[in-house]
Amino acid sequence: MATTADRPSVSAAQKEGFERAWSQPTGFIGMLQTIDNIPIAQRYLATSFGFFLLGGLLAALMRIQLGTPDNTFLDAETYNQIFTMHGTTMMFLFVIPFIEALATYLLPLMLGTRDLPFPRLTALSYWTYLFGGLLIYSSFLFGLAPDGGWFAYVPLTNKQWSPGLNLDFWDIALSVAEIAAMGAAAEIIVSVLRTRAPGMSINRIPVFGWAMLVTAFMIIFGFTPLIVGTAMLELDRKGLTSFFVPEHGGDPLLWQHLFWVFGHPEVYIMFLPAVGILTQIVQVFSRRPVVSYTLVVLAIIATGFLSFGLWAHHMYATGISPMALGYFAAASTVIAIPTGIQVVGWVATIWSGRPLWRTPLLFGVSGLVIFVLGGITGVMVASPPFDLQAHDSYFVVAHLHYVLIGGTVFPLFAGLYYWLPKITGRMLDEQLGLWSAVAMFGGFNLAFFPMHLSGLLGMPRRVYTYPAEMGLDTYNLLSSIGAFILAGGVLLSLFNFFRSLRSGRPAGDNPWDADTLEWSASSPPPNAQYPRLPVVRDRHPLWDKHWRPERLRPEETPARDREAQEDVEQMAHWPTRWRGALVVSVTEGRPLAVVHMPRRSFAPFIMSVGFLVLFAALIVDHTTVMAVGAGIIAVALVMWFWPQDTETAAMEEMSAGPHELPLAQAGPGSNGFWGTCVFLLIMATALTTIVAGYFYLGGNVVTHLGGSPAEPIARPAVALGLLLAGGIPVWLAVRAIGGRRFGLLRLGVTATLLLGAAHLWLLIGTWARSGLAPSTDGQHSAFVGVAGFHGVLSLILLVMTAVAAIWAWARPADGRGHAAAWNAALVYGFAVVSGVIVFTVLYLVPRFGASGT
Ligand code: HEM
Ligand SMILES: [Cu+2]
Repeated sequence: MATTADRPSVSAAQKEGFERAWSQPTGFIGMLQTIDNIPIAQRYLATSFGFFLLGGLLAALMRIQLGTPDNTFLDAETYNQIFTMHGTTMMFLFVIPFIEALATYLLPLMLGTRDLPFPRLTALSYWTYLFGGLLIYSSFLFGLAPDGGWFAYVPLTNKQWSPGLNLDFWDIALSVAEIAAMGAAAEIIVSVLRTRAPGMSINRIPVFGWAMLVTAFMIIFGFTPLIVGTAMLELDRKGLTSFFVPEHGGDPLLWQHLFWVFGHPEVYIMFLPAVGILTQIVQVFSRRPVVSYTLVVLAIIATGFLSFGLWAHHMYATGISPMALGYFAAASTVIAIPTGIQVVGWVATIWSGRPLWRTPLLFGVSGLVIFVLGGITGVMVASPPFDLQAHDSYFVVAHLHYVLIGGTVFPLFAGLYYWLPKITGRMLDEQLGLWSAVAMFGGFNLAFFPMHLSGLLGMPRRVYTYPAEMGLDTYNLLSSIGAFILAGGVLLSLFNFFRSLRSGRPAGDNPWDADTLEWSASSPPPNAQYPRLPVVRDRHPLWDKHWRPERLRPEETPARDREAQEDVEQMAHWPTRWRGALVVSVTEGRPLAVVHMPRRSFAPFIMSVGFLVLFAALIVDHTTVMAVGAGIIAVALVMWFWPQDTETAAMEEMSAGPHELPLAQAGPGSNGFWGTCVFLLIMATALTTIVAGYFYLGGNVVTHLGGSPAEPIARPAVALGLLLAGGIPVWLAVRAIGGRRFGLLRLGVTATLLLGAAHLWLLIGTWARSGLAPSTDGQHSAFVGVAGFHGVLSLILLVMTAVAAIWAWARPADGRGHAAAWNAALVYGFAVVSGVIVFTVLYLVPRFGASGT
């Protein structure tokens, strides 16, 4: 039995090897190779804060323009670009990336592991986000910044009414940034579910971890429809389809549905992380656990679910049916309940604790006050009769800023004041922080409260000026003054930050006497984060010394923890030739396996350069450059999946000696398997979105085509048969891995590859000859959407199966090949589901369904 008392001591050589394995590449070239979560998160935080300042700068320009009536500081077109880019920047380039940056930094530390599960994806997300942001901002250089508002409603934004490239920048560059967000979401999900400290069972995960988990799922369910929608919009703009063109049987309202299925949850995607941050802070500064962990966590989950059922409250003015109106109004009111539970929980915690009014709590509570006011106006606009009056007025601008700034910006500042000492190793100045909070709170209310009134007096949003005789002058002047005071507050905090870097008091490990694991590491934390992994025995591990000192005595350790302790001891300063981390069971947090983590790689950087080139070329329709971009991406993919030396070392070491825990490379124990599952979740969401769009546009294309009923169905039916048949060999192949029957593995994977290819070949042939005319027919566009999805999915699947086949023939015993086979099998399973759905939707429903018009 290994306990703290008789720890096997680790030799100096081993320590050195371990540090070397976790050291970061240095220099400029090294910077492009780094994939460690801490340096990447620091860049992520700085970049997204930079975008916050840019968005704020645009807001300042707007407030200068609107401060006085009939002002000519900005002309109408410039104003359009500026408000669009302000909203777009704040929503897409600041809040979401900033939250993900914080999670990228904190989750491994807080959960007690050494890095995020997919370090190269961390780097890919960052570079892709950076390039996406730069791409969209480059539009200002050409005077072509997006100008259709942050929700880009068609028909205003289709080619006819927005002929310039402005909206193409918006569509395409934003998609790049969204891809980054999805990557980060996948990291967060697998990290919270699988890579925690031993003993951190599911009911001991810090609330911030829960909040990020739910947020990450929401990003996947919310961003996917948006990416699908923007892709449709861009195809329309290129004249290839007519999803949203009414003259061709498309429907502009479909865009609004797709946008708000994303847009409303987006508000909670921004708010839930704040719930996590606030809960941590309220606990620490009230010196007690939050009143009802369970209720707060359940409320987070409930909010996540509910938020997807309310999107149409942004569409009351579009003439949706009274039934729908009633439903969405009720649902929009109901979501106030879980939010209310959280707020009451915090207030009760502060009330019954011994609150220390330090800057993090101060920012948190100021945000809460603002957020609650925004919630009240939210309940007001959830009521259709009121909304119809306030719609598209400054009342709504006031409401949305109360919610977003109170619910997100203040809590993020609270989080910065709380965690920056961990990140930089230096304390921020409390006095400056206090003044910043006061200026931000006062300035905010002065800026936005009068907007309620100017809105009710009839000031519409998105106007670049207003005439003097409307009686709006005073309110607008106050708003502008307030905005500058708010900006002053933000700059004060920025100054505080830079000052702390130079002359801040050293923070020490745990300056706030906080409860969660990240405060047990040094400030700033070492590269490997935990050379000796922690074992967790309750929800507030660092408070054991106050409450349960007996727990720190080794002889008190329960048997299950003792086992975990042994696993952890084995991994102390180990491995040394490669990077290793632990994966645990989802519910109990029991150690299951060791995983190999990549060390450094150019592939993520190169791949995002490829994205940048490809997408920039898409904006201007330059085919050669597109091909170059695609080529770069292909090179990066090969680099990414090329066998790594360190993984070979891991395989050698783990197969040589006796080890308690296996090396998980393939199958349900490995991170790759879980990552593939998240990918399939994204694909399933996309498929659902596209099929919903198909039916929204009327469905039933086959009769539309006027073909003979039998002709188009026969070939797709055979194709589906081939697809189904291909599922059997791949299933057998994966089962053969365990028994090391590699002949079967080879044959299975190869058979599946051939069957899958034949299936796709048949389908493409059918579609090519079907006479579809998507560019002039909205319903044909819908057909192409569904069919195209299945085609792309099948293509990805074929590539994956081909890789698995290459491994199976070249190195059948290699774990990396087994991972390839497992992942291909998973995707195959989903392709079968997709194939059945697509066949039913496109070919069976029109024949046998009720809708026979
Ligand atoms: C820092 C102080 C801020 C000021 C002074 C400010 C000011 C404004 C103003 C005046 C508008 C209305 C423009 C119009 O309708 O003509 C606006 C719109 C908007 N703001 Fe802010 N804002 C600030 C911060 C934020 C933040 C932090 C967020 C998000 C987290 C945000 C998100 C938005 C959005 C989404 C719109 C709608 C844009 C559109 O209509 O397309 N703002 N802001
Ligand atoms: Cu909403």
